[in-house]
Amino acid sequence: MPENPTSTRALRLGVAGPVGTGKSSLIAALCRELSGELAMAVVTNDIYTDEDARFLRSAGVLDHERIHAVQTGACPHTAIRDDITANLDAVEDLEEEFAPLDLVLVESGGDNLTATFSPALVDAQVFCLDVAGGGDVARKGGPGIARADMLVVNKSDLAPFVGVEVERMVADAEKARDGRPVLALSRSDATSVERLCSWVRDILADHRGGRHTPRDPGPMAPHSHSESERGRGHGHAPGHSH
Ligand SMILES: Nc1nc2c(ncn2[C@@H]2O[C@H](COP(=O)(O)OP(=O)(O)OP(=O)(O)O)[C@@H](O)[C@H]2O)c(=O)[nH]1
Ligand SMILES: [Mg+2]
Repeated sequence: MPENPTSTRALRLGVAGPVGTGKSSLIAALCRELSGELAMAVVTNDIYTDEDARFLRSAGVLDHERIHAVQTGACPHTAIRDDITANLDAVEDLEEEFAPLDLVLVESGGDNLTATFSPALVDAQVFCLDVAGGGDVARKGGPGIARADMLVVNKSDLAPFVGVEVERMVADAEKARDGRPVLALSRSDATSVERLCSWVRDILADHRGGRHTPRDPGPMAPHSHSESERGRGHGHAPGHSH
């Protein structure tokens, strides 16, 4: 089998999903569990701040210098999909500075259901929903839900408090995903965190072995923005429809 040309560098793993679904917490959990066995670094994307990077640094799960913040200044999908330059620079800087790295995690800014990473930026991507967003979200579809390499249904510990049946939400998601994996996760459920770690180890092994091909979950549906949004500096090129 031909060797995948990207297999000698770190696996670049993106984490996207709506605002507040637990992306930073998921990344903190991965760093806590895997940084003993893998050489890791993290790139965070925030629109206006470096809040996520500061959260991860304060979690004490990785050396501070291994966490870079990209301040996108525009809606998240612009920086993870349309013009990936700032993110790619941050990833490559970390890979050079801390060579050889095994795994670079890239957190997207929180967005809606439509933002996915360009396969030119990450090799694989996790899309993160949470039970508090409602049990029906998994049925609503979109490129991340349908085709990300892994769909996480996060904060499963909260399900009883928000009237969501996790098994049902996972089954709905599986139906929408054509057999691609779905994982119910809670940072307070060690078994679920270990399942996520195993999945990352498997993808990393496939990446190294040239068996993993980065796939594009697909673009968001075309849409336009109102004049007032454009006036506020919503950063897209003219004629751009995402
Ligand atoms: N109960 C529970 N709360 C969680 C879990 N994971 C994260 N949270 C909480 O959910 C909130 C949002 O978590 P973050 O990790 O900051 O979410 P995020 O997706 O990175 O947020 P943005 O980057 O702002 O989009 C915080 O209050 C976390 O403490 C979980 O497994 N269970
Ligand atoms: Mg975050």
